[in-house]
Formats: sequence, structure tokens, C-alpha cells
Amino acid sequence: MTAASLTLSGSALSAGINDYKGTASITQGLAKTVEANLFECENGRSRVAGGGEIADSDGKVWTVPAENHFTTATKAVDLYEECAKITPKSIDDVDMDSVPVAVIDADGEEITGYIFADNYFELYINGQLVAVDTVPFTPFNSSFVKFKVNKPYTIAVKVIDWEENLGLGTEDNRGKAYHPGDGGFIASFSDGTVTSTDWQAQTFYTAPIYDLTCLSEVDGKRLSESCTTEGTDSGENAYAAHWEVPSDWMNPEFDSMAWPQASAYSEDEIGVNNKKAYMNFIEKFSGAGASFIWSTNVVLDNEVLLRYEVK
Ligand SMILES: [Ca+2]
Ligand SMILES: [Ca+2]
Ligand SMILES: [Ca+2]
Repeated sequence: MTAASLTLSGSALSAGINDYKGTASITQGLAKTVEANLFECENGRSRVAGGGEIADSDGKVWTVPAENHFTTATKAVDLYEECAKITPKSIDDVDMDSVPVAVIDADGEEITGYIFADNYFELYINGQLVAVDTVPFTPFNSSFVKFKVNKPYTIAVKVIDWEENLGLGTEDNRGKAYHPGDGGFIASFSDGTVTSTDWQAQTFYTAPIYDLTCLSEVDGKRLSESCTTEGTDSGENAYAAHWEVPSDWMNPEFDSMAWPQASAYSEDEIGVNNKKAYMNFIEKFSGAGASFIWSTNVVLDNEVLLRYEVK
């Protein structure tokens, strides 16, 4: 065999990554587990919520499913959280008082926010991290927060669709070892602010991808609409697309002009009809006029940043 044919066959083997022309960094395969499990459910079952690291072909190391402040940040207050045996049947059974108020502006309006995330959120107001979700993966929970702020103010939320197979964007579910779970985020605030397609949403981690030619980018949108969302029993070699999160993405001054508008999803699409953490407080969610939002792909996009300015 000649040297030329050796080179040819070598490049053909790695054609998947070499043929990719987009702006993402691509990794392939299972990440190294760095954090075995962030959350133990004391009363019931929960999926293992680990964290991992994986290097791309340039040697840059990516954290999966995403960098987060779960272990260090102030937690939101539970509306509904089975593991802590907090299971009120309605908002009337929730003690809304004696809850800490995050002070952004001392002379600001006191605002209460109601939040349900599939699976995990971190809430910033005017760049200040106000609270994070108490349950990173499952069971499904819901939360509320209080803060004081003057208008206009900027809401910024990191949402993570967590994963069991770190770096692969999948979980053991629906009879498949590598099932791509879905995301979803909905919130309403006592000043009338609700999640909607007026919010902006950009993805920073998209997986699993089995054929990189299904990824495309149009007008700032990182699209994966032609990628398969089917589960499989052999997803260990899946690719993942990563984009660097700007360090100042949560600040009011951050220029998110290029970010797409959020996409809206129905309650049926997110599958909340059997989730008491949502249904018991539905008047604070869809009943308040809020919509489930995410980026353009609620299945494959696993780290999404949301922004909205309250005027
Ligand atoms: Ca959660
Ligand atoms: Ca997913
Ligand atoms: Ca999920």
C-alpha cells in the first residue's frame, strides 16, 4: 500500500468531523464522569444527575451537560418537591410568606416568580444569580422565587435538559438505552411577565447527533430540525455540538441581538399532564398566560440560555 492511499483511508475514517463546516465544536462519545451524582432523593426515586468532561479534537474540554451552580448557589423555594415531601395540592396550600427576598434594587417592586423546568434552571435578574432549581434531573419539581427590582429589568435563565449518558445527550427511557430526553421551561411573574416567544433562546449544547450533516445555521439559529430524535440501543458513538457560553451572557448590557426568538411548545408536547409539580399550580403557568419555551429543538438542545427584558 502506498503512502497516498494510507492518507486517503485515514481521512475517510474521520470524514464525519472533518466534513462539518458549522461554528460548533464537536465531540464524540461518552464523557468522563467528574461528578457522580449531584442529588439524592430521600423519599423516592430520581435519575442520576452527574456531570462530566469531554475534549474536542482541538483538546478543548467541555463540561456536560453544562456548567452550573447547583452545589453553591441559593436554591429556589419549592412549590412541589416529592423528595422533600413537599406535595401541596394547590397554590392555596403553599406558605408564600417567610421566603427570602433577593434584593436587586432596595426601592424596587417585590415580585414573585413561579417556575417549572424540564429539567433544571438558574435564574438571573439584572445579572445577579437569584436562585437555582432544587432538583437537577428528576423527579419533576416546581419552584417559586421572590426578588425586588425596578423596571426595566433583564431576566436571564440557563436551562439544562439533563442527561444520564454524559456527553451523549441521552437517558435510558422508553425502552431504549439511549433515548434523547426533552426539555421545556415555563414561568410567570406577579408583575404580569410570562414566558413567550418574545423571549430569546439560544442553544449551546446539542446532542445526540448521529450524522453531522443534519446540523445547519441560519440567521443566528443553530438548527437541528433534520436530525433524528429516535432512541437507540447503540448510541455510544454519538456526536455532540458545543458552543462557548459568553461569560457576560446574563448581564443587562449583553448584546443578544443575534439570538433567535424562543420557540413555544404545547403542554402536550412537553408532556406535563401527569406531572403534579406542574398541574397542581397550572393557574400560575398556562393559566397565567405563560407558554412553554425552549430553543428551536426541545429534544436535542440540552443547554439553552434565555433572555427577556421587562420594560
Ligand atoms: Ca428540576
Ligand atoms: Ca435532550
Ligand atoms: Ca428532560
